[in-house]
Amino acid sequence: MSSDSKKKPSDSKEKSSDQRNKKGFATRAIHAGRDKSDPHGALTSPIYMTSTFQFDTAQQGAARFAGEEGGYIYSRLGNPTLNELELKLADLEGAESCLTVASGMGAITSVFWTFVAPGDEILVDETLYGCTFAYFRHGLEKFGVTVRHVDMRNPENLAREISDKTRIVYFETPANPNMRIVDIRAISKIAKDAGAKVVVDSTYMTPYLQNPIALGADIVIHSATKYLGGHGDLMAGVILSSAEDMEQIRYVGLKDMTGAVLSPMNAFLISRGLKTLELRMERHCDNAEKVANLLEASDKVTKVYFPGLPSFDQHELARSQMSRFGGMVAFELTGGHDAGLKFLNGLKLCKIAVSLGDAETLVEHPASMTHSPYTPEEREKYGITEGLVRISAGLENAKDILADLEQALAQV
Ligand code: 4LM
Repeated sequence: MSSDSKKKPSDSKEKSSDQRNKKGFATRAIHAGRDKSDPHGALTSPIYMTSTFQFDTAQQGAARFAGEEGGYIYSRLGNPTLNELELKLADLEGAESCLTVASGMGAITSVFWTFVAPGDEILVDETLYGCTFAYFRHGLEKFGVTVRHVDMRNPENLAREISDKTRIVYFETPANPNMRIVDIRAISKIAKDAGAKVVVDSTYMTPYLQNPIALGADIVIHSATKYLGGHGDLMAGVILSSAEDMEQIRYVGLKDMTGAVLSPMNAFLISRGLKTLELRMERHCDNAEKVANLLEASDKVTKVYFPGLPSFDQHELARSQMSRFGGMVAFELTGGHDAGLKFLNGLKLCKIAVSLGDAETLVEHPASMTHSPYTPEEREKYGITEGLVRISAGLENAKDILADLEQALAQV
């Protein structure tokens, strides 16, 4: 699909004139949030590698702690390098406020420790990144929170299960690893009517391809370890929400509960990565489309999960909330589990690795790797099959990725 034919969220009739007058995504990814206070006129912002900040007087320190005066105190509460990145990301996602943290898991746990208490219930989708699933099962449940799984592909399932005990409705879309799509608008409406917060993990999409807050969600999470950083050299997480929610997430969830503070060095690297996010995502999307087409044409492959394929059962829903279909593809081989491992071992250019969103094409086997925290029975129930292989299409030339996949398929 050419970029001209893309249906971008910014073209939507629902957008206000304020949003229409906004600068383009790449321009904002480069310029938004820039701190102009540097006395030397450096083009690139300096990195504030400092844990604490000096006060001019004891009274000034007390005033900052009391919230009577602005200014930095200690880097667990805020840091100029992180602040610049947070302003940029809030602008890109269309959120009032942003908090950057040490990992995607740090983002998820900081949100839940802020808003749930023993006796509460949360409703979460069936298919989630393996460690998110493990946190709900082994973490939150241990502290008296009831976690119930709902197949959110059908909003009626949520309508049936939600109650006044439900604090949070949580899902990924597309879901890792089998690309299930959740209707953000429909789920958000049901959850809000019941007084629950909607938290969406939008890691697979980035703010370039999908903006859940504009569709009704309350909080958006990204693992910035993936596309936002984009170069496989850091761990980070992002939370986006209203200013009111963020006040609590920053000063309770992060400050007092998880302490999952992002390093200024990593914040700098993400700001650098974001300057090319649009370019990179276009290439990831192009390459993933070609990979999906190649796999669909192979007689060794029984099923391809890629929302951009017209054969994908939720293709129309995907089109309605994503501007392109992302860089992730999953598929099943005729030979199941053993064929999956054989395929991975046959790769020469593509790397056998978990994670996603890097320049290198990464291939993994969810059942034995990212989704091993699920029991085999849970995986079967939730559609994470033994033969599923996941590809994060990288930024290499498409012909080289395709040639590598073809030769590995020939060995299966
Ligand atoms: C992986 N994923 O799938 P940190 N949310 C989603 C994710 O895919 C991940 C996280 C959160 C993989 C890691 C090994 C949708 C991670 C967690 O890894 O804590 O930054 O993000 O391969």
